[in-house]
Amino acid sequence: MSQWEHIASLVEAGKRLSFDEALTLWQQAPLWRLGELATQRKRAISGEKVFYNKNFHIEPTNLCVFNCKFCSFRQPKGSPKAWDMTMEEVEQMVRSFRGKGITEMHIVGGVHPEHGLDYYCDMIRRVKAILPEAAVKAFTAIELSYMIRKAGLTIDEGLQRLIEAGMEAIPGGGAEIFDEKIRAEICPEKGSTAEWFEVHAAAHRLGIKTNATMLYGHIEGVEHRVDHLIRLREQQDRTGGFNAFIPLKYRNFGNSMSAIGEVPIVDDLRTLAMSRLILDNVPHIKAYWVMYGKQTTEMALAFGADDIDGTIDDSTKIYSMAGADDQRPRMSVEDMQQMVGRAGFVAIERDTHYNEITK
Ligand code: V47
Repeated sequence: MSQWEHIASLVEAGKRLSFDEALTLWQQAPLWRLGELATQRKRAISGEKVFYNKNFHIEPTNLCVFNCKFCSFRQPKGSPKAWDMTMEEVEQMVRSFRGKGITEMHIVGGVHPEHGLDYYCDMIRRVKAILPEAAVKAFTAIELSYMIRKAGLTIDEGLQRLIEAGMEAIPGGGAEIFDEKIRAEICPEKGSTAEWFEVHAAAHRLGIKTNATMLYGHIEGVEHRVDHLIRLREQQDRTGGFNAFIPLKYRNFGNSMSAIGEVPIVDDLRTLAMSRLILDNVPHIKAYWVMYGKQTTEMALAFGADDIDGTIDDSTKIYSMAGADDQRPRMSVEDMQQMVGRAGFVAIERDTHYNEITK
């Protein structure tokens, strides 16, 4: 029996992967076997279900105090591609989603040089007043850390204020890659790995569930991906508040790392499967269809993903600006049901907290 076959049999017996075992499996196992193992694990956790939600994003600005090398979204003030919505424009956008059965508003943007914690608490109150039935999942840990420190509060105090305003969950962005050396290369100005974990740990202590991401396919190696996933698994053992993990493939259009190119789809599928296998304590693995495109997302369902995100309705620009196929991303419930059905699973509508929505 080869080394990878031995490790695969340990996985089937339910053993937790060590760093070295995960690296060997990732590098040596054939794609079909990773798909098989990840699907077995996915079935044990979520059966035949694949989740989606009815959501939209609010990206109030793409002005940002940080200048991450992989980012195509951030634009300098005065650029024709920069925007900075007024509060009235944010409210108007939310009003346009009334009556559509939306259960989640996902708010993230650039780290605005002027706005602070009070401004964002006010934004949450206003959007909730318009769509009280929709949960607010808001701000990356990097945005949160910046606005809370600027207000002179501890992370716990700042999060409390946002929770009082109506924040119910925190998205996974800003994690990038936890390895400090690689992080310093691709986003030297950005909040640190320690800061990202500090915010998520505090949120979990306060009873707020969060997501986690990993930006892969740039200058990192597979060992950095394994390290990233194991750091998340350790945090989850301590605090248990991660709902979903979302691997984010580096898209190379229009940013200063464009020359790197993009990794092949097979790498996306291996990354999804290994995420499912390493993160044995995180309930959901999300294949974010806006970032992969619809065809890769459909295949992702054979590699351990049990969530495809939501309807979106042309409300996010992060990936269209970075070169995603869909320049105006939207998916109907019927499209999502058909996609999940073609992959052999059953589509289930969920809310932000993964409660199933039954009509
Ligand atoms: O942190 C930015 C990534 C993230 C690029 O929690 C890029 O449900 C690839 O976190 N190529 C923000 N990725 C998006 C995000 C997210 C998306 C969907 C769902 C959830 C969730 C979270 O986007 C950033 C960064 O890692 N990103 N630029 C790029 N060129």
